[in-house]
Amino acid sequence: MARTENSVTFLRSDYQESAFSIKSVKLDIALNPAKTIVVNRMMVSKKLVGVNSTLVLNGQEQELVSVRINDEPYRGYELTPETLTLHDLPDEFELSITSTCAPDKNTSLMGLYISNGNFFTQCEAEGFRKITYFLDRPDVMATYQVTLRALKTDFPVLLSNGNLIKEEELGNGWHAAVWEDPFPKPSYLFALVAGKLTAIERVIKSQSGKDKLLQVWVEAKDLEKTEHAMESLIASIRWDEKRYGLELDLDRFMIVAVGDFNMGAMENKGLNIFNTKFVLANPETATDVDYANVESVVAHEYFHNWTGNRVTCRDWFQLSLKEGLTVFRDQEFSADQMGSDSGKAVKRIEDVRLLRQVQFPEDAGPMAHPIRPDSYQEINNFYTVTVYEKGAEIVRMQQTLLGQDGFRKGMDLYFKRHDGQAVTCDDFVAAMADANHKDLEQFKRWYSQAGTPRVHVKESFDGNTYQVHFTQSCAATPGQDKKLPFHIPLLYKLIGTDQVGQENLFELRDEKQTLTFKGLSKKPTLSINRHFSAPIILDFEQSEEELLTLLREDDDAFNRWESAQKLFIQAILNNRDLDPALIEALRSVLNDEKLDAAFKDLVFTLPAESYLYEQVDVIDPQLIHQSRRKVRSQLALNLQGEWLKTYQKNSSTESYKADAISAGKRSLKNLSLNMLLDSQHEASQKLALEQYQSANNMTDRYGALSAMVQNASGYAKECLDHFHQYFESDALVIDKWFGLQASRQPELNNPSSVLAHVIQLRQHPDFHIKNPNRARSLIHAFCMNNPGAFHQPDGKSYQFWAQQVVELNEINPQVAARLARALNRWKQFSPSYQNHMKSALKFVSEHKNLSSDVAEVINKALNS
Ligand code: B3K
Ligand code: ZN
Repeated sequence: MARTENSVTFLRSDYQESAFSIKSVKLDIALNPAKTIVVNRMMVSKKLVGVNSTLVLNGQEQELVSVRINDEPYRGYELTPETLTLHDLPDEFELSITSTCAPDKNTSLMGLYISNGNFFTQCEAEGFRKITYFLDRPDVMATYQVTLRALKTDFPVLLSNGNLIKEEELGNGWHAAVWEDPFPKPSYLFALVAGKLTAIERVIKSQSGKDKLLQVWVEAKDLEKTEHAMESLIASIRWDEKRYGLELDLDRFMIVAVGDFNMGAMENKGLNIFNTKFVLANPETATDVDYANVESVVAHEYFHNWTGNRVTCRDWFQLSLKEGLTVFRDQEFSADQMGSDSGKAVKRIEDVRLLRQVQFPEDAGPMAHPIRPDSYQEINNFYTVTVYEKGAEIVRMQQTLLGQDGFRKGMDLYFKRHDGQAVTCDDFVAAMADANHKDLEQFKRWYSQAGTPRVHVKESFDGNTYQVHFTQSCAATPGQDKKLPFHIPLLYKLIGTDQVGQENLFELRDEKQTLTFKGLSKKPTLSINRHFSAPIILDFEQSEEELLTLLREDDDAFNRWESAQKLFIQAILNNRDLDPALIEALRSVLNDEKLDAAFKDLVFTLPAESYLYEQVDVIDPQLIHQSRRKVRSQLALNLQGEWLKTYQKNSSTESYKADAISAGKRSLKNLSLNMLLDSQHEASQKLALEQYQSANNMTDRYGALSAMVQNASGYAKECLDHFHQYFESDALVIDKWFGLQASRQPELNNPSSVLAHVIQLRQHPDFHIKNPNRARSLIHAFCMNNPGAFHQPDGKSYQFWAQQVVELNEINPQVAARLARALNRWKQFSPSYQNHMKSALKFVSEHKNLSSDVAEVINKALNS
């Protein structure tokens, strides 16, 4: 631990086992919004008997009432705002602590808080210390018995982890419920929920024939939106049984939806708490994307029951042990739900797009960190795309190196060795290596080195011998100037050669390596890093002709898509018109009957601006924005006839089905509508209005609305008004209404109109800054997902951003710290933008009372 003036840095190398263990916890919680009373009785023991150690418990934002040891009052403690220290302790004792907290004042949404009149908790990473004094660290695992007491009229439902043991009436209108979780768990997995809720239920038999009660708890008005979450849960349970032989271990598994939540969802043992956004879905109010997100988040949290809960992290530096692995598992699950091979490729492409759009910039910026960080100031800042999504890629590479069966052997050994333990990333890799007798020592550098490796590829051919020369490197990242070579699995295939190629695996380990093929009569086209087998930047100049060959012929759908992306990038960055040959190849893609609609849609989705920023030394955001829009308009105009045909072909009057094939058709249809509007096709305005009015599902209604708003259609305003009025009472749909307007592309003759509109919406009666979904739908959407509108040369948006960060900092540091990242890459921008960005960053850094969350992000950006 290192302290500077106003921050504390925690180091991975400082890890020390706790001198005490806590075997069991009995919590008695009398729930009252203004003053909740918590009595916490713990069985504590010293690990080294007879040694005189002090016990330092974590605790924040509580009023301490009393401390007792073995039922005797104990006064020899010291109390600070963050700790409770006890001295001269026996080897084994019962420690009983009574304290109070004020859930109705809690706007950080960590610990115990109120949302729409109901109680909820969020403990990961360090929220349990706001509920009671404890050794709040993941390697202290205890069994929990929880008694919840509350006024029955206001809080008829009382839930906690594990199994319901007892319910009783208490007089004065109060009632109680006792819950017991038989599995020892770290405090971050504790949860309680109390309030007016109702559930749908299903009983299923697990693989070994045991009955399991599944419940999805929501507010009564939302009950008809729970079916999809329940189906997703059952599908996840089946998938984990089949793919990994892992069963649900509790008799009861509950999902609860809450409207105020900092992130997506939380895997508390047996009592997963979800942002409503990732539970509630019906055809009228949720899009296909929402449906897919519900499915994958339900799966993700369920899979944590084994990867995270049964085997947990020794310390928070190991976060990717559970998060990278669980993201990998949910990605594989979602891919399997897609059915076809090209459906799987669609999922892969979507995952890679996210990685490149958000993780690559993070890995190149001031917050860059290895998937297993070495230090942090605020752990909440490390729930990042690097730990999650890059972490998943690093697990995926192990599967690529070991094969799916080898990977399964590794997983089996991991659970055999570590079930019930709190372990490290090294333990995971050791299980993979030992189960397969594979040396993964060099591979472990993926855990310790930050930055995206760059692999330069150069070919040579002499009429007979074909060679591919690889050179790998990795740019410096904060605290890591020099990097050692990575162990990089590259899947490849030679295309268009007389020796019809197989897909092979090449393991690049050295800084420079060469692959040689003899006896070829003509130079093949190389398809490399197939399926995106490694999360690298590939520096490989292939001719336009070769890229077109790959676009037409590659049997790896990922690389087919990738070749079109490369051609788009060249056109955008060089501000060049699209080559007619490319337009013809794309026309064939659009007309190809064999290709999935979802795949076609992705082929025409241009690289995100944030990814394009990574391709240049100095970012001129407006140049990139305009050039990207020009390429899009060329696609719209040159293929106008196809767009109309495609629109008609993919329209359907059937009732809504959420499966991947139907969803793909809808997305391609909506893309076509956008293209028709962009190209100002005469029929397009009416087509959009008709689709908006007659849609029987949200994907089509929102698709039409979005196309109208993005293309400044004359009908946009009236449809937006209608949309707001029609869905007024549905918070998640109103989030979409805000989000769409905040993401609107700027009008070319009035580029600052989006900011003006966002400032206006900020005053709208439905805008509630304390609700994270609503704050994100307007503020984060504008500052982080609308670069063309946000990055204006007058710098006004940056001032707006700074004010919002400062305001959110007081309310909810985690939501503020996310927003604070919007200017992380400021040093890459051209000087006129940089100056404005720097002033805005300084404005935030000089604000007093900055939370450690926001301070860490802003200071790292300013010092980069
Ligand atoms: N484990 C939680 C994330 C908790 C974030 C705390 N700031 C959700 C998930 O990854 O499943
Ligand atoms: Zn997770």
